[in-house]
Amino acid sequence: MLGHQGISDLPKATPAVKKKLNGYVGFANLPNQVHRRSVKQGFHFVVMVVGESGLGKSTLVNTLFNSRLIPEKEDVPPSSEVPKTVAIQNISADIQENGVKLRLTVVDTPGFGDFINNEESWKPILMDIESRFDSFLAQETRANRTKFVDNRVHACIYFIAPTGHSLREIDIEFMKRLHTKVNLIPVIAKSDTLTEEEVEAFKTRVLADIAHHNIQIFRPLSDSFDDPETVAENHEILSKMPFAIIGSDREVVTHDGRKVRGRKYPWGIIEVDNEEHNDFVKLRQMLIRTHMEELKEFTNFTLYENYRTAKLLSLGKVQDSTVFREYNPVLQMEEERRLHEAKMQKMESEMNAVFQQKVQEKEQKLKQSEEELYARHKEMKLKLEKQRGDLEEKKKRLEVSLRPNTPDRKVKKGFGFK
Ligand SMILES: Nc1nc2c(ncn2[C@@H]2O[C@H](COP(=O)(O)OP(=O)(O)OP(=O)(O)O)[C@@H](O)[C@H]2O)c(=O)[nH]1
Ligand SMILES: [Mg+2]
Repeated sequence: MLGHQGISDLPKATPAVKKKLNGYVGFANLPNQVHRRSVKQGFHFVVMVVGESGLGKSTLVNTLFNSRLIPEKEDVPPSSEVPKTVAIQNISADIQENGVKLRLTVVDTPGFGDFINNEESWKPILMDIESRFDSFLAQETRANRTKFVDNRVHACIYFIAPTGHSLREIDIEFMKRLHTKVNLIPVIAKSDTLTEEEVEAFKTRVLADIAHHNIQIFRPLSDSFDDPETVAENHEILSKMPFAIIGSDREVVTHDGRKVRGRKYPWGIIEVDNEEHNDFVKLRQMLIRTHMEELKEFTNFTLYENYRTAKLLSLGKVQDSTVFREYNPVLQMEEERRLHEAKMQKMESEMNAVFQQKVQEKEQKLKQSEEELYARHKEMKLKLEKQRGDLEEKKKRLEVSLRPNTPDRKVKKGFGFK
């Protein structure tokens, strides 16, 4: 069975929980939304419910978990009746579906509106959301990050009273205080108290008020990469916002004999899980089946990042935003490919440069040895010419010394014959 538990002292998945939620919640679809690491570790998703007292927040928590976590006020004996929520409470369950683990935590908060001065009723909620950011930031700055606990609120369901009129001051104030810190999902509570036409008109009115006051609510985004199915799903969700919900964890029997979760009235039954009757199924699907990862990513990369930057700036530290870029496997692969190509190009140009240098060196050497050869050739030529000159000189001298002396011979001749 599920129970009221702090997040830290939760037991591991219990068989009863598995049995109850198996094949029902539909989050086994999650691996399509996320990276492998999250699948291995399991998901942790935190949803908070806030709003005026008595609008059915605790009942919705029961309805989401499909359990009698918090006994409803009506049919429990007075002694065991759970009074209105008086403190912020974390209710968690480990659930498993097709081998995928999910820890779902719902933060139930005390309703406001009971005090004469409700001006600052948003304060404890905001403090809770920010303290979760703070503890995450503290873990991030710690040296040992192996045991990371992420309890940040990923979605905040804001309950609007089914007045049929416009939003009240307190709703506007509340949402304005929260919209930069959390994904706001406004819902029309106890929508069974309004007729179908009233619900439609009230939805339009609420959206107009939200736009008029520049309140940011969570809206599913479609982009050009989305398949037509996702685009249609997002469109369907958007067309239903703000969800008109009903909560009940009781089974009632319909006139055709079906056992359903619903609310019984003298004139008939309103079924929780019937999309024709209310938008609870759409809300649950969006939270747990289709948009969990989007809600988590927006919380991490936008809401938390903004909080963190402001906090660090207030402490006088400027952060390097490039360190906290969003992780996208496709972009990562692209980046790796780009880096590899750049590396190859660098290697090629380096090899080219080395080749050029070697060629130049060789050319230089050849030129140098050519010059040396030429110089040696010149030197030898000069030497030879000098030798030739010397030899010719010698030859001349020899010739001169060997030439016959004509006048002497005449004298000798004359002397000899006289
Ligand atoms: N008609 C109607 N009644 C509801 C619905 N959900 C809850 N209730 C009833 O509203 C009453 C208050 O419900 P809770 O779930 O305790 O409301 P809460 O918002 O948690 O109230 P606080 O803890 O005081 O903030 C109970 O009697 C519920 O049975 C709903 O969808 N329609
Ligand atoms: Mg409550």
